[in-house]
Amino acid sequence: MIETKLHDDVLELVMNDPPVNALGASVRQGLAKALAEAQGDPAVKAIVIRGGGKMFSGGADITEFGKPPVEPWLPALVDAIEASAKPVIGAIHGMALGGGLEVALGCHYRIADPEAKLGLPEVSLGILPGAGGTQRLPRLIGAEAALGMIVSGTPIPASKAAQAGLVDKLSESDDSLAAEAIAYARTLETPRRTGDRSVAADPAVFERFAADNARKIDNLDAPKACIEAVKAATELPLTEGQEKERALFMQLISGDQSRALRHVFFAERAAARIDGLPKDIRLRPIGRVGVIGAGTMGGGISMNFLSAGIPVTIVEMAQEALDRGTGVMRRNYEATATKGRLTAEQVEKAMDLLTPTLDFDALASCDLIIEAAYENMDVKKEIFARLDGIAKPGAMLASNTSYLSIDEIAAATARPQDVLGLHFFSPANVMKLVEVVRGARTAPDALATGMALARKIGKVPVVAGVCYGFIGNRMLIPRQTNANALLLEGATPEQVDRVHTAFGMPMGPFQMADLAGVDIGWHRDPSRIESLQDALCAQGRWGQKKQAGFYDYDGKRQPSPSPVVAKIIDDFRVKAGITPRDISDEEIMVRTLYTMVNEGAKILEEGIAQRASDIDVVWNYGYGWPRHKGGPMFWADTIGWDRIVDGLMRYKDRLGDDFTLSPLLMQRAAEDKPLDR
Ligand code: 3H9
Repeated sequence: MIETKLHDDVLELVMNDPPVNALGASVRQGLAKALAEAQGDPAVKAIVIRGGGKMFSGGADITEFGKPPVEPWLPALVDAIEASAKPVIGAIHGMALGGGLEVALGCHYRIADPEAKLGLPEVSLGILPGAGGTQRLPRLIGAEAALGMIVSGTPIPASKAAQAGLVDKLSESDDSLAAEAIAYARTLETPRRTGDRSVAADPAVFERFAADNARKIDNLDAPKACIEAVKAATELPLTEGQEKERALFMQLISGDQSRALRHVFFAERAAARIDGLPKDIRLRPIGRVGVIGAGTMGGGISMNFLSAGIPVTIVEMAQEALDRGTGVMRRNYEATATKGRLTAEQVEKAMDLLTPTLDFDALASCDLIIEAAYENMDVKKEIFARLDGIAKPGAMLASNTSYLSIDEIAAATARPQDVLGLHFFSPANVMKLVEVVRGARTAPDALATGMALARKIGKVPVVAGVCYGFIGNRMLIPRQTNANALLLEGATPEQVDRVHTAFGMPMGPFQMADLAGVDIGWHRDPSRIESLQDALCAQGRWGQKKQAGFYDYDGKRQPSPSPVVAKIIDDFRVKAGITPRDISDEEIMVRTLYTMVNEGAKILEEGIAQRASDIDVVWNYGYGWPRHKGGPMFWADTIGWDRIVDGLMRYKDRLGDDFTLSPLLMQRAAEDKPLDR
């Protein structure tokens, strides 16, 4: 794990534990041993620590969390590095994250490759840097700068780290880093310990920082603890500050938020794995992508590929629609450039890769063709039958359908093995989730290519089987059915939505309906009023785009309760002979959240999702489920399956005639066992 090389009087210690040089027990033991030996070796004048492979280190080994601790602990190792009587130099390339950066902070001097990134991302795992990072970083770069890095968790480039005083020297390149570090070590006579420094700050700095970030850190334990720990660095000597840091770390790591956030980290990586497929399966080469439809979805989908440098042919039926679609794409890019996140050249480079056309036959040159047309089975079948006669052999044919059967669509072609679903979420150039839908006859290499390509364009892909709505939208169905029923029984849109936002969702079911468009799926006959949705649509209340839906909008995105909607609901109650009753928040939770968990369990038992954690990934990246609650299935696990079953049984009579309890859910409740184990 630790390779040692003596270069005359400089000892080089190389951490070698692919893929990220996580600081697991054997790396820690190896470093501690080599360091101790070097202290007593008169031949060694200075020590260089660096990482082998693609990075310095990705930090503490997260898989060890929750297991019995193995010595030496990381904080003690970092202290030992700092205590070295001989100068220690950290030589950083790739990434130095979390415990990795803390090891570098224990070093007396730091040299970095200009391409390297340094950060303390612990906060995104619901913890704080627990190996002295909250105490040493402020001592090096000042309390305010340290707060920014630790509370955001965002890594900074080496150039910025050098300006801040976190890095002492930049190397010429990655290749020359090791040699330059050794040469640099020879120029250094004495250790220079960060722990010996002190850092001062006005206490008001911390209050101001907390107030400025209140919206982001509200409800979250870790960022608040990070602020407290950095404040301690300005008030206490190193060892006392470290004690404070340790106490906060122990509190956080045993809490539900950290457990949930660590679950999300591993869930996202597990989702990339396709069960039953060899890892080395040959992927299909994708040099050009075709997109059918230049509407909101088609345009957004195209932008993902253009941004990744993959040429796109986009096809529409009328010039006007094509021009409108490409105009929107350009404006979206330009808006990003205005925010400083793209340069004007990057915008042009992306748009240059786009070939807009009315000629369907132009799709013949594409290796993957994504249909993003109107959500109607007949339309889709016609398109796929036509594609069958145009696409080159082996080209992948994908539909962006949100609900429809990929198997039925595939049957319209003579090559069902090449057909799959690529379900992007709106806005498709922003939302990270892609459900990669595996049809009954989708070829393994087509599926694997879809997954790999989605990752290449920066998405988080999850495999889903064929069913109405796949994973995410299928779970929305019981939620929305119950939310609508609750309105008729006595709840208001505000009450239902408040329960969801208080839970941590970015918006509730009715705010979401207004954003997506209340008119989605509406039959478009204003005289036919059979549901609340029909009544709203008949009055032109189509959602935010009309400034009126379940809420009034008044030119702003901020929803306000609508007396018109209250009246529509009242009229419906009278018509249906329903006397409104008081509805508790608990009933709303059970009927709109527990029912989703029940649907998730069915999705799992039917094999539509490969694993429970995939369902959590879908909800995190597609619908904004609060990460610190892990995802619907993890959350159910946390509060207890028996509680979910009890709740559903209590309200069973109100859940509609179609409601059935998932057998898997009942079994888990009886066994008191997590879903994935
Ligand atoms: C910490 O340091 C606490 C200390 O302050 C205090 C302690 C007392 N541990 O992401 P990838 C695995 S907390 C264990 O696909 P990339 C990962 O699961 C830590 N395993 O690669 C995956 O496994 P698999 C603070 C880890 O190149 C494989 O490595 N550090 C760790 O796209 C490849 O990962 C962080 O929060 C780890 N620390 O991205 C950084 N890291 O192949 C967390 C990765 O079985 N890590 N694995 O699925 C990352 O952000 C990214 O992995 C990184 C590489 C950017 C490093």
